[in-house]
Amino acid sequence: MENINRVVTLGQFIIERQKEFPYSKGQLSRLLRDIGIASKIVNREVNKAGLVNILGDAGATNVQGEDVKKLDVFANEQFIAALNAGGECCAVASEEDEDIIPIYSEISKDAKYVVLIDPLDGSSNIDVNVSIGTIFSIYRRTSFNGPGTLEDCLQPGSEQVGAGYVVYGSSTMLVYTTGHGVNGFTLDPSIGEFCLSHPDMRIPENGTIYSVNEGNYVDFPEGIKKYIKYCQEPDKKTKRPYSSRYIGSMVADFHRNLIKGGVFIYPATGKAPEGKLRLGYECNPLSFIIEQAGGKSTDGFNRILDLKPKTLHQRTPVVMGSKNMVEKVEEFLRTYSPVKPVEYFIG
Ligand code: AHM
Ligand code: MG
Repeated sequence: MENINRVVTLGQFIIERQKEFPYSKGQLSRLLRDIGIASKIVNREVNKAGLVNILGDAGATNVQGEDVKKLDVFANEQFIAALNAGGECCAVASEEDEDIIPIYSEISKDAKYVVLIDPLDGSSNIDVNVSIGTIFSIYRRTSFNGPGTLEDCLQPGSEQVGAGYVVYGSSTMLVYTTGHGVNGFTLDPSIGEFCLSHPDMRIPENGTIYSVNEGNYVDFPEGIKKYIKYCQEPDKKTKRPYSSRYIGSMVADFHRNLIKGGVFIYPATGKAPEGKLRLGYECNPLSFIIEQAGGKSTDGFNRILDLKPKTLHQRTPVVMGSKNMVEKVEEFLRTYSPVKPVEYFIG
């Protein structure tokens, strides 16, 4: 008899899904496993964040005589250490580090992958007990041997072979894709395992939530201003007015919109003409996931995954979420702010 209560852990799920890659030798699976383990260590520290006054501030020495690190520094070190020790990764690019971190050792000499990571996103929310996250993106290297190179890390998002995020929230979840749909796992703290809780996640085509930092309103392109007003106008057919929800942690805003339907916007502003969010660490991985879940992600004009990165820490405006909502934003931008950021568009 089938056991309907069978718990599927992240580790089991990754191994079962390996069949989807007929020539795979399990390296990508091991890489995902390494990221999953590091995220559990980070989760443990995130859960202690409120104890900072007891354990000691960053930069101080705590009662155990250990140096207390800022959480984002700690998270960065943990992920890099896990990828270093795992042997499947030949370079890491992190939002925390200016340059890539090439990896080359006896165990990683055949490593095929590079990882781009934002180890702890939404850092302004750490001190106030609001959800924060980790975002990661995996590419096959394009160089042939030796340590990974900058070029390996500057591929367009369409070349990703895997991407995911961890949201450290009221519960901790890891959500990832390898291009065959999106699956979500909730950490069961009693057994210390991520367990499959959200199989085959799909974002509704329409939603009633818009997420944007309206504090920057006066600095927004006319098309975005007009779209925000559109969201606020009553209209029965489209269920307007929509709700405004903005946490200020991209992962948390994204996760809610993925489940409920909605649109997340971080536009170009007068002060930040390229937008604020990073193409490689934030926008590409979340765009891969949203597309795999049936949604859409653009910079307002071009598909994010088609942008060709020029620099490691490049920023881009972003509009992502429910397909029909994103298309509505694009329509407003085309009509009222037809300035196309095309210079880094492929082809
Ligand atoms: P960070 O990488 O410094 O944490 O910044 C990224 C965060 C995102 O999580 C969030 O969507 C955005 O910055 C919020 O920015 P703002 O405060 O300008 O609305
Ligand atoms: Mg970030």
